[in-house]
Amino acid sequence: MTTYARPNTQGSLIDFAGQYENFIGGEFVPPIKGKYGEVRTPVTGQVYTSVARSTSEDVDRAVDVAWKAFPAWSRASNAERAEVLWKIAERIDEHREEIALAETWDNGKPIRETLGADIPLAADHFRYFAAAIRAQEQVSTQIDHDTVSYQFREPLGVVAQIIPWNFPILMAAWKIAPALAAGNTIVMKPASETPISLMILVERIQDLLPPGVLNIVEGKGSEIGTVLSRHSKIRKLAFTGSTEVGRDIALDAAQLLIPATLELGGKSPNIFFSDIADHDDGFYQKALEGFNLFAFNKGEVCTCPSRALVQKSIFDSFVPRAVERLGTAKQINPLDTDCQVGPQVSARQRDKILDYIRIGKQEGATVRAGGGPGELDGDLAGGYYIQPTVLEGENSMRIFQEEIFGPVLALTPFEDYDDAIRIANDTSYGLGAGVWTRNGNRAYRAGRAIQAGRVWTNCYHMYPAGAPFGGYKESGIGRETDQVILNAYQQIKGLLVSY
Ligand code: TAP
Repeated sequence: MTTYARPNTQGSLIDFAGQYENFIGGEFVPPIKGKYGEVRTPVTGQVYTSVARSTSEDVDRAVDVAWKAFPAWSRASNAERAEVLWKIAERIDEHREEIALAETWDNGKPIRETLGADIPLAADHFRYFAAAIRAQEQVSTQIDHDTVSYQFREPLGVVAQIIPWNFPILMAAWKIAPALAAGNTIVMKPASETPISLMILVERIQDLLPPGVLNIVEGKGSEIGTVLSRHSKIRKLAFTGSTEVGRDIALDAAQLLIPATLELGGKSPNIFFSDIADHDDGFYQKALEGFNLFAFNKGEVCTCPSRALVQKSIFDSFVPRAVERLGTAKQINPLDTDCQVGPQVSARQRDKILDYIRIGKQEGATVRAGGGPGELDGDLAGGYYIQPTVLEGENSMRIFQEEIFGPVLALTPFEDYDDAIRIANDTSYGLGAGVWTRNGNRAYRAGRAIQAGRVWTNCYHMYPAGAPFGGYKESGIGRETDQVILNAYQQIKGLLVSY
């Protein structure tokens, strides 16, 4: 076990500045109107720095600078751009611990997750898209003996990217890597709950990027998010966040007649078929772990397996064992490598989750585990902790239908295969799903029948580059984390030449 020293204290890997600016044109610049907002760490609830609170003038400035950088960046060869991405990956690896610590302090996610997943996955995304752009083929077709049709893939221009607070670094990597690989320049707005960790990353990579290629504007969604998403000089919108804001972004894109990729909310089912209990072996133990993965990243995951569907015949044996195991999940200082469940990102988010727990109880759900705020001592008592909670009820309840975005599991039994698929698909969302079974045929059929963009079988929460990720239904439009996303950052120029 290692406990990382808290930032701004002796021996820490990181000493935060008192104030963070915007990153525009390759340098850190103060917001034009000089406004700043406080930033709190969810670990203790205390203010630890402040950040630019930008206005429309800052957005205009970033967009203009990004357009100035576009001609040179878009004309660089794929090999040259790939080299920059590759070096960014190396730099992230080099500063892995520092960036992980910043991410944990900014967001509250346990250091074991930031060190073991978020930061290495972010680096790998840059490597993957460096390789993908090198491998992308340009097409030419012979029309007749003397005529050839050439298809060129061209970047779109300046793209706007708006990201959420639940995976600040990884969401930035998912968006920056393909957009830059394809030759676009970027204006990105991080979430105002988690504005700092990306700035730490940018500090580390700024010398690798030509000025203006990547610009970060800090501020509130309601103040500058809308300015960015309605900006007449933007050529594409990429958004991850709530379905509600996603709808507005789609309308803005329609108004501007530009493409938008949207990665939105979810209410993912995690289905446990009875054959998992045929033997009490390693597979069964893995399924018990799989049940509890709703608490990963304190449930603040768009694909959180927030509905557990357990076959009736094993319900009374499987659920108590899984819940007992959940009781051993450590909710301690997230800077401790043993911590498994960190604090929620904000007091607002914590209160929203506690409200949902109350709603579940009022609707008649039975509390099988947790059900209240986390109990931590000292200055951690000021953090936004919630006990991992299991509520048993029916799929028609609000706790089964609405995205809670916390460590709260809605649990219900099912009769047979058809019943499981019916309940799984009885949602307006379609982002992720889990299927646990020893039967390959059943796994395949369920995987095809569930209306979700990603179905994990006998595993969950794997997000490798090279596997497409995105939503069905109200969970979004488009697929990221795979080379198919390059199409969303490119347009095709056809050149028909008669020789
Ligand atoms: P959103 O409001 O959707 O925020 C996501 C991003 O959009 C943030 O950068 C936000 O900025 C910005 N934004 C907000 N309103 C905007 C607008 N009108 N125009 C343009 N940009 C805007 O999500 P949230 O408030 O952070 O969380 C609300 C709920 O969304 C959560 O409880 C959860 O259910 C869901 N959520 C889903 C995901 C994923 S990955 N699907 C991720 C995060 C949240 P500010 O941070 O400054 O508001």
